[in-house]
Amino acid sequence: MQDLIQQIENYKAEIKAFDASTPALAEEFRIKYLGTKGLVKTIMGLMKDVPVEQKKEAGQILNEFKIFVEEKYNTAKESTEQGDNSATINYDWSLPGNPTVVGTRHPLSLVRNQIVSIFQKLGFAVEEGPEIEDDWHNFGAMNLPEDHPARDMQDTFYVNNDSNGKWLLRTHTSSVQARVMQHQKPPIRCICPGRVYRNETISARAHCFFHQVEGLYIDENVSFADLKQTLYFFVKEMFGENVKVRFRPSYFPFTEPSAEMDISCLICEGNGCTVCKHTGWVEILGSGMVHPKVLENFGIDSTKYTGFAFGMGVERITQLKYRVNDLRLYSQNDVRFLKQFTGVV
Ligand code: 2NM
Repeated sequence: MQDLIQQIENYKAEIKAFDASTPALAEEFRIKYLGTKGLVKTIMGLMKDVPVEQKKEAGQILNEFKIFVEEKYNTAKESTEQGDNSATINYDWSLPGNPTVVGTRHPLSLVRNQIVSIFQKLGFAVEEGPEIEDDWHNFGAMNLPEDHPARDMQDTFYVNNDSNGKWLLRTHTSSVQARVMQHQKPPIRCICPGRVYRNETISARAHCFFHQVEGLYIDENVSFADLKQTLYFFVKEMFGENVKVRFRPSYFPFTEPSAEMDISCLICEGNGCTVCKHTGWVEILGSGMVHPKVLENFGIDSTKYTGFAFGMGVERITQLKYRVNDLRLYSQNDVRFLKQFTGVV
């Protein structure tokens, strides 16, 4: 019995001195002392040779020893798992940290945010909607007849048809305005930013997806003069006081009358360049008075209410504002392009 007690004291000293300060050493400790062929198991095996009258005392001693070993192992395991090896590694805490590369806002996000906040000043609310749409919200409700070329397979990405009809990737964010007119009553004043899709071959001037901001204002007595003043205000806020504006008559199925708006070319200041095709003017948006049929499609009384709507491409505005000359740059994620917008708000 005295022998056993002495032996265990020796082991305790050995165990205390064992360096278990790394995950590998802690594992080595576990195998050596607590494993299936480890010391604790071996010593427990000695119990069968202890005379019956000493079994109780010996059992207590051995059990205490086992707890002692397990505690050392648990402590070692915990501290190595937490990476707390500061006791053995002499770390220089005064070293500078690794630099963190901070990202930048995408130019299209910057410009979209600018456009949206200008219209928010005029009381327009931001509305969003799904990118996968049904034919009715994208085309039917917008007064685009079944045989309209915009519905053509060449322009529109159709997805599976089902019992609810044709499904497609929205070709404009008018589909969001359709949902607003469906669920809200006039007065309506909203702005709809979002990504739209068209089946185009990708080039410097065309892409299969791009971004739009469309606006809609419906109330009693909304006139074309309101449309013009709203868009004048937008242009001055966006491009500065000196920019010149002109309207040209145009055609859209969902507005009557319709107009496109040009601004004086910011690149050459009217002297003629490739961006304005030597005309001094660049087109920036389409607009018009909402077609009575579109209002009636949503049960809005077109004898009581009128409205104006407009739509612009975010890529186009960004091109003019930041002189980006190739649409593909927007989606190539080249940091040399993107980091040029650092600090722009
Ligand atoms: C444009 C041009 C002109 C437009 C019309 C509507 C709605 F929902 F009221 F019918 N939303 N957007 C519109 C009008 C869009 O984009 C070039």
